[in-house]
Amino acid sequence: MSLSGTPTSNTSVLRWVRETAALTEPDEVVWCDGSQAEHDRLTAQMVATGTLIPLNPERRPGSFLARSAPGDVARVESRTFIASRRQADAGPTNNWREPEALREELNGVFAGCMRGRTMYVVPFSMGPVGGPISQLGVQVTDSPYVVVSMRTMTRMGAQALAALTEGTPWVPAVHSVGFPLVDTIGRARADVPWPCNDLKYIAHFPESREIWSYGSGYGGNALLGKKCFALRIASVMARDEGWLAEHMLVLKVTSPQQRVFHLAAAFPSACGKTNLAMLRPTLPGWRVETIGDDIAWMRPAPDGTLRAINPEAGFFGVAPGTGWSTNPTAMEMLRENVIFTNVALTDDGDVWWEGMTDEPPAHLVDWQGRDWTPDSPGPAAHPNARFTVSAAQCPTITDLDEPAGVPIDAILFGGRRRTNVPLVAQAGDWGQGVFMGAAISSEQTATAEGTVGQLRHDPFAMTPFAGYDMADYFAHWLSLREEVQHLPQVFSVNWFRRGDDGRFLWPGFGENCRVIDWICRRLAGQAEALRTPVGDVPVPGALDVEGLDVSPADLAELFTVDTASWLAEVDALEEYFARFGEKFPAELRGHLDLLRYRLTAPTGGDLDA
Ligand code: GTP
Ligand code: SPV
Ligand code: MN
Repeated sequence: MSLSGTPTSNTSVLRWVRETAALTEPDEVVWCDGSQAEHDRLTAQMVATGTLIPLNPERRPGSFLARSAPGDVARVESRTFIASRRQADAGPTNNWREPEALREELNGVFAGCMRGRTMYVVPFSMGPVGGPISQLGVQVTDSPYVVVSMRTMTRMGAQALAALTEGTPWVPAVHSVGFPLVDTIGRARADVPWPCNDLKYIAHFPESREIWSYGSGYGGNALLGKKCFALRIASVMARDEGWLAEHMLVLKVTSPQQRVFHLAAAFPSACGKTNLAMLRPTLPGWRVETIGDDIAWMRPAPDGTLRAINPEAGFFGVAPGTGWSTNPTAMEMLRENVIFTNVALTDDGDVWWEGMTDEPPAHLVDWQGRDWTPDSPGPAAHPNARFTVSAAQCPTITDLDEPAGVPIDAILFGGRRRTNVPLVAQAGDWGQGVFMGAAISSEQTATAEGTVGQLRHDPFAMTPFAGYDMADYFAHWLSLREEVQHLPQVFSVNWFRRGDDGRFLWPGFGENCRVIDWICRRLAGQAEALRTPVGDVPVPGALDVEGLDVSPADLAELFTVDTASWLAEVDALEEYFARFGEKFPAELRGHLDLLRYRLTAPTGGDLDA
């Protein structure tokens, strides 16, 4: 491969591109500049090969539908590896591999894997290019779908490459769909619309800060700036350097009194981050603006605050459940220039998914290209169908290009819980707040393998994304108390509690602003709370439910702390935390004991009573 005419003289980048090309043997190497012309060329090429279906330009201008292979629809946690030198550094929640052994295995798998294809070199920045919290990366990939998606999801192209001056740190990320078009003895085979491989590796080398991804073209498996870099590798950088890389949305709230608050919230995958980030308040006078919907990088700032940026530049959001009644902001954002993956196609060349409208169309083509009617057995869109769209198109986007980030006033932890967890509760202090994060459980969604609906522990919504031992991660969170003078207040929330009859007790979506209103009034010292064993909840009347159709019985149930079922939860947590052994912080163990004590003590455990 000739490197003459390459748009960079960075020797480490050039050497790595040369070595990767020598290993993977592409026909051609193309350096991406992130331009509109490049985007147009690649989308036209993908339309020609059948990877993209252009949507009706009158209904959905500039937009495309991609259908993945039916076995490549979500993250693959069972094939996600953390190859730290010591197994203990990966911890009990990660799949650990010995780095040298994994490297050898990957060398075998990647050898010749791009034969007959083009290798694209994709320079990108997570966060505004050159910003103090931002980081640079270079992904090589043999998937044009990944190239155009990276252009939407990150600051991709010439500007990022220009910032990669000699000696500037950057994260190398190698990606291949694992479907070479020419075999070892030179025989060619035809391409398919969604090439991938049954064998998959999503591999991370935290010490050398490298990513190797093989066999999948989908989402977090393939857009390596997202989960692999901005969470798994960045969480290790954050541990080492005293900051946080989190699975969190970031939003700006303005109260009717024009007071501004910034909130960050960690919910597991498909548990409402995009919805909350784009919330359209039903209470008059409140305004919510969007900073991020999936990832937050937060650093202790010189002014004593914890400052957050959204390192992404686009949204890769869950389509099903997004509709004019649940998320009108997202619906407006999706009017044009969107790549939809695994949604259904309407007869007039538009898209549809479950939850977009109350009534499904009479006929659709489903996510696998089959005819579909409302009588068909499965859903028309895959439950993890997604849209890829530039954040600039979000009508409520703000401060995305603010390199120093926004000061975080409150952190929310939540999950999908049909029982136990109250609508909202505030932690008494940072330690109890960290305990709330560590204690998150949530019902499994379609975003990774596993049984949908099954309750699983997911501390900080980070179990699939922490690049190191979560016991060390908990300790790191506790240690922030020493670094941040104005610590955010911590709350737990749950929009998903259900009655005995299975219906949601809380209307959710835009009405969640009522919870935000109480939280902001707490931050301002203007709302009263009642101590419970699981945190401080609104005193009766403090949550604004005016005009809301929720019965007093349902409202009471939303805050019920049932002793027996909470004691069972404490036992389950104790067993789960035991997996972390000696490294599990004693302070969190103390919070678990305190919770058990408060649940059983005659005074309700209120030590002040
Ligand atoms: P990832 O992108 O996978 O990390 O997830 P996310 O947390 O951004 O998920 P998203 O906001 O897209 O969640 C989508 C699902 O949550 C859809 O099924 C929504 O209908 C549902 N959802 C979001 N907010 C609410 C709510 O307030 N109440 C109820 N009942 N469902 C909600
Ligand atoms: C998630 O699963 O949390 C996502 C989607 O945000 S993906 O980027 O595919 O991981
Ligand atoms: Mn996510």
